[in-house]
Amino acid sequence: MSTPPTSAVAHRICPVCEACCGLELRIADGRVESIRGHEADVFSAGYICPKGVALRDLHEDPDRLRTPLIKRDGRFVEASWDEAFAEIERRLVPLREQHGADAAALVIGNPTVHKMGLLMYLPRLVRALGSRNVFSASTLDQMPKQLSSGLMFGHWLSIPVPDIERCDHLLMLGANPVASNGSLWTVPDFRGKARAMQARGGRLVVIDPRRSETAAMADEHLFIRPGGDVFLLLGMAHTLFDERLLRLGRLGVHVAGVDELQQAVAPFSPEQVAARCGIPAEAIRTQARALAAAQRAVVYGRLGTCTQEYGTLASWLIDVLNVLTGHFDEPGGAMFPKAAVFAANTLGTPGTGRGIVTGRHRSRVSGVPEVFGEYPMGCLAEEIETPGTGQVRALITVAGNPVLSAPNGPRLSAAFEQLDFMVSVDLYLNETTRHADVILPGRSPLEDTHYDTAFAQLSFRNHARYSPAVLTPDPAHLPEWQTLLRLIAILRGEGAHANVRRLDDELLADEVRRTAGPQAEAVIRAVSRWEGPERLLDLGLRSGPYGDGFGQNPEGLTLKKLMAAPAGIDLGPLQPRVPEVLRTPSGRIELAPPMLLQDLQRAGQDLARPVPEFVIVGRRQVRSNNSWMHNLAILAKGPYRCTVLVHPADARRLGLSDAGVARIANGGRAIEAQVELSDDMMPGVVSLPHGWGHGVPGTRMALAAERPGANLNAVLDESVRDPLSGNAVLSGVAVSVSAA
Ligand SMILES: Nc1nc2c(c(=O)[nH]1)N[C@H]1C(S)=C(S)[C@@H](COP(=O)(O)OP(=O)(O)OC[C@H]3O[C@@H](n4cnc5c(=O)[nH]c(N)nc54)[C@H](O)[C@@H]3O)O[C@H]1N2
Ligand SMILES: Nc1nc2c(c(=O)[nH]1)N[C@H]1C(S)=C(S)[C@@H](COP(=O)(O)OP(=O)(O)OC[C@H]3O[C@@H](n4cnc5c(=O)[nH]c(N)nc54)[C@H](O)[C@@H]3O)O[C@H]1N2
Ligand code: SF4
Ligand SMILES: [Mo]
Repeated sequence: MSTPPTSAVAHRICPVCEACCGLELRIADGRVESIRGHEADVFSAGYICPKGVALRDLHEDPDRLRTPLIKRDGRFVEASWDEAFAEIERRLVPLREQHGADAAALVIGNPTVHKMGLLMYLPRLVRALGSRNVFSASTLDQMPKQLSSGLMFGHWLSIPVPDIERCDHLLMLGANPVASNGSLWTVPDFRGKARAMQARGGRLVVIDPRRSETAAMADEHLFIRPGGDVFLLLGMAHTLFDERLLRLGRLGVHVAGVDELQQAVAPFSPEQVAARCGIPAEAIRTQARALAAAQRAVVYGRLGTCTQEYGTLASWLIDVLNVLTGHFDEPGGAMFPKAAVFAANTLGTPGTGRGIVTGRHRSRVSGVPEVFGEYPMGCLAEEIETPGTGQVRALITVAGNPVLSAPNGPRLSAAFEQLDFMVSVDLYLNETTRHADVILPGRSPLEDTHYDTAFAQLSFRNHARYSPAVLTPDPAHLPEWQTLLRLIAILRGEGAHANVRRLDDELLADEVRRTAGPQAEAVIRAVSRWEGPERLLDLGLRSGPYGDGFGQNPEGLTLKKLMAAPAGIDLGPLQPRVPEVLRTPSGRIELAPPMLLQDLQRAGQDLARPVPEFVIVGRRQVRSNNSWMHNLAILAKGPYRCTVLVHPADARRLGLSDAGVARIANGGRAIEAQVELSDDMMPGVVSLPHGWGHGVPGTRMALAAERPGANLNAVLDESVRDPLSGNAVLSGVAVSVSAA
């Protein structure tokens, strides 16, 4: 790979959030002078938010780790890479030999999805670890959607997204893309695209317990009782059957389970569900009719619909509504992207497959089923604390900060202190990594190459973009793919000094021989000019749906071609993909998976549950990103952000005043947070952002410690989950609120 010039204009896809904006960076004397949106980018067309600009602050942050740290006598000391890996080998290998593979757990955090070197090598790390104790941010986030998609369409990664550029009715639940910039939906400049939809006569309807930034620009906003989405959606599905508004159209021959579905939703009339979701019966009917009547419409739900007790049911019903109203796999509706590389739903036999299963094994302590190879993050603490065979004694974290991001973080923090050994691959010495024995720092994103292997599968338009490194890394600082390879070598018993380039060759050759059959040797030769992630990328691109097929289709994509297109390559608007995309055993869209119908009984029994006086929900803010960007000056400046929003009427009743302090308690746990009065809140609901609670002793994030904020997750309960997906319930949790 060529070395980046020290003065130049460079282009780079932003790795912070799912919008994947193209950035334009001006470099002078090896330093970043400015960062702005890349106007010519085929996908993001110049859109950017302040976090993209903050990549310079991240690069220059003196607290960002640049060398490995080893804890000696309770204090971190700088170490060479060789010393760090030697320490890992010395301590991790005997532990696994004595206690077995399950004694070492893995925690995978959110930034992993945004780093090609991490995402591509993580499956290999998981394999080398051979432990059932794998945990990730997925069970704090989107596992319900992955499960419902897997059950309906046959693959965990077949998730449809709104075709917003051709849509004229967007019904959105539990998402705030104006602040979050979209999730499970890569859509830079959501606001601009929604405005364009409105300008052509389209309607945006938002269902949210807060008049969010997105709700504020909507044509209609309805408050919903947190956790009530499943009931609203059931009431809407009921209405569609009741009023004969079904329009399956072309999909009629590709769906299974319509009758079972009709029976299952029959008990959930709008009158039955209205009180539970806090939306009047007639308003539920109106939403169903509007959706059915719209030419090109789509229902989209996100975080708020996943991080609740009925996350999987709500995620399923969203696509059920799209299918029933003819807004599925049609332009302007919910459509499946077709990514250029690593799209699992482009592999195998088109139109049929094995589908998915869960519960291939169960967690040791609570006996919860594995879902997509993971246990719920909420089970990690008990696996560390509970003695016995299979107890977790060692932990590897990769780009995760569960002490702040997982419910009951303080319990996790205490559990980490009990571990015999812990390694973190991370950029900071923070609330989680301070418990580690060895920290292996990733590089600044500006020193890494990039391709969005995950988000191209979720994009509003098909595209392929590659970013070379913007700045020259310190040659001694390992790229993360090599860090993971060295961990893999240690876990495979090849030692801390194994030749990881040779190991990389071996792993690649194994994989290609398994999948490419008689062509394997020719394929390996064809990509041999590259190494590491680039080699995997070239392999994936060339064998992917737009690829050159190693010469069979000379016009097709290769990494070389992509590198010659710094603004990216547009692969066109989303296209209908049913039935080709399906991987269910029946070859159909399963509208009534038995696991989900069974769970409906739980929802039915819950209809009459009394309303708690106060529930808490989360909130995302443009200048914050989960738990890890609070140390960057450009984002940290401005008003204090970790406030709890309280409706003025609630505040009066509780004796709370603006800028006063509220005590928020749940069971025996409590936090204090600064009050911000807001009539954007639904009465009875308060909102606090997550990812705060810095300033803990032993961390090294000086700026973040100045305004530490309150840790929302310190009052949430790790044992409350959506039982199907194992996803944490982070929304709509009953709390008591009082003046502190
Ligand atoms: N109450 C509540 N809790 C929530 C949520 C909520 O809405 N409410 N949201 C949940 C969601 S959706 C998610 S995804 C999770 C996120 O939770 P986590 O997966 O824990 O992610 P972050 O909090 O972003 O922490 C990221 C960690 O990765 C490190 N890091 C950043 N960049 C890199 C890199 O390039 N390389 C490496 N090696 N490390 C890096 C950071 O220093 C930090 O330690 O939080 C969840 N927690
Ligand atoms: N600026 C910024 N951007 C981010 C992140 C960040 O931390 N900061 N995090 C990134 C990550 S990891 C993710 S997963 C995405 C998430 O992105 P989104 O899915 O857009 O999630 P949020 O912005 O948290 O918005 C969730 C909305 O759901 C509402 N809500 C809460 N409970 C319920 C409920 O029960 N029902 C309904 N209908 N609504 C409810 C909340 O009030 C909130 O407005 O954002 C990503 N982008
Ligand atoms: S919206 Fe997301 S991808 Fe775009 S610049 Fe901001 S953080 Fe980066
Ligand atoms: Mo997330």
